[in-house]
Amino acid sequence: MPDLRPFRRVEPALAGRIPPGQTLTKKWPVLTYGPTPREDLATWTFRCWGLVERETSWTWPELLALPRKAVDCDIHCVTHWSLLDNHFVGIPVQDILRHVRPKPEARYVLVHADPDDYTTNLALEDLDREDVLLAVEHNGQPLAAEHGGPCRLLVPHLYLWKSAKWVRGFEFLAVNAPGFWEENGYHMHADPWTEERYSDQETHAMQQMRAEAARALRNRSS
Ligand SMILES: Nc1nc2c(c(=O)[nH]1)N[C@H]1C(S)=C(S)[C@@H](COP(=O)(O)O)O[C@H]1N2
Ligand SMILES: [Mo]
Repeated sequence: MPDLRPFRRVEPALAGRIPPGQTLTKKWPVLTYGPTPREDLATWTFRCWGLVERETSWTWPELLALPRKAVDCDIHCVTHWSLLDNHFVGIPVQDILRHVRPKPEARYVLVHADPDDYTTNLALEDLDREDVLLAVEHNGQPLAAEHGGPCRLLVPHLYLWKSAKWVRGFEFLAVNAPGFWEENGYHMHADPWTEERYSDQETHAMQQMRAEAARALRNRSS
């Protein structure tokens, strides 16, 4: 079917970059549940634990000593804004994964972040991608505190709530346990191109799995 609307909101050249239901923003909005934490970099660590061969904890200087790379990407928020042409620099998450070596049964990761242990869940295959970073710079500047500085996860192919600000660790799990927004009505996967916004859009199987995983997680030893 041809699009019969009299005009388009965006130039055709950009249309393929804007997922359905999104509109462009020029300024990067700040969306945080709770206050912006003040990180103490003297005690800060990034920790990987759970189903990995090599549990590891990096201090801030240790993390900064790791090789970095740049990722140019668009970001999409479930609140309907998209910000194009971002330039992020950070530590490739694939390097972290190579170091900690997830066990074969590790298929999901619960991402932990400040403040108050904000969590979000991802399939390991959504983390294990070249464009996923522990981001420390945006557009040539250190990442601003309100956007997750000093360090946030960046998962550009999913809605931005999966990109935990003030990230502090990855917990490797065999089950897909819902994180904070996923417990509060948001989708387990969050692909902006198919508008996976809300949990009531999940398949029945996924909803059953999330309930079982949430129970399993509450009973885990940590
Ligand atoms: N630690 C933490 N990370 C977070 C959040 C949060 O409240 N705490 N909010 C999420 C949500 S809902 C969104 S939309 C994005 C917003 O990122 P921004 O404020 O940099 O635009 O961060 C995500 N990461
Ligand atoms: Mo959000």
